[in-house]
Amino acid sequence: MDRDTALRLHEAMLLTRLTEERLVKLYRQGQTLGSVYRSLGQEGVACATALALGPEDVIGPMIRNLGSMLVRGVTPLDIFRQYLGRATGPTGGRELNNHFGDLSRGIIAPTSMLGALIPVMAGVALSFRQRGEKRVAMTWIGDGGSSTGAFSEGLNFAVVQKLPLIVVGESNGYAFSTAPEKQMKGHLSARSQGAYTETVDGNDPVAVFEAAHRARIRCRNGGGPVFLVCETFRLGGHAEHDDQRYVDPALKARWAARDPISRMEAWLAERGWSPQEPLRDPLEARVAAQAGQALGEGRPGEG
Ligand SMILES: Cc1ncc(C[n+]2csc(CCOP(=O)(O)OP(=O)(O)O)c2C)c(N)n1
Ligand SMILES: [Mg+2]
Repeated sequence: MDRDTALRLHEAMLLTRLTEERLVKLYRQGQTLGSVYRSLGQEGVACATALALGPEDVIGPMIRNLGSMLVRGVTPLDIFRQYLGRATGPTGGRELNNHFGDLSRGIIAPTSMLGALIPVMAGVALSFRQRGEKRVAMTWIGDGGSSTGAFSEGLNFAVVQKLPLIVVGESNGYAFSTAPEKQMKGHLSARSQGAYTETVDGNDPVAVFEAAHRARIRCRNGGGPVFLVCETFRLGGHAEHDDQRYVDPALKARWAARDPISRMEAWLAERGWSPQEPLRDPLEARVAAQAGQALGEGRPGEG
């Protein structure tokens, strides 16, 4: 990974964290209309996988992939407008989280129905092949979502058809409050349907990027789909209304010590590649200003 890409990855993860932190504040102030779903501790998976794609590729994100959407050019302002139900938001106040697409940025809208995006994204990949276009489709699935029929059917179809599809498996410890061993036998990587599979440390953003980069090359060269399984941990609740009382605090502390942003910062520092200017404060100010702008705008039907 070159320095420029590494710095972009670091900034994307930080922007994701700061945007989600601001969303949590807005939630606690009673400003958001629904709950807040975040990717705390998993920002590296969302950002590094999306960053490994080209602008012509298409993503189908899920709820932990705000970072992937930011990488594709969605702004914190879009996100605040959406969570605050603003008329100016991407869905005009009709949806209350990251459930919106933007075809101009190569984003198919996330959906609540776990697994449902896998056959949709397999279809996107099929359309690329039918048109003779060298493009790749990417989507994400959790350990819980991998138990749906749609996941197996969609991935199986992509394998049989050798489609340019990357499915990122987020093995993050829980599905709501259910640990994997209570809902599946074996490891997520065993659910590949025969797709080429790689398992990486999901809290090592550089390793995730490099694996996603390899997966993209494989897809572009006609190697068929890749199941890229990232070992990570959901450090927050399923959403902000979930206090995670079912999680062993020692386990949580172990994963917190492997924070992807701190690890990226250490990796940059080792190479003498740390950002020249302080990044956090200006990014935080930008995020706060965009939240303030969305707060000042009305909901549908107001004013
Ligand atoms: C088909 C389907 N079944 C159940 C749900 C309810 N549901 C929403 S999120 C969730 C847990 C998802 O867990 P996982 O796939 O591991 O993703 P994570 O939240 O850990 O990122 C469940 C059961 C749903 N949205 N869709
Ligand atoms: Mg999970």
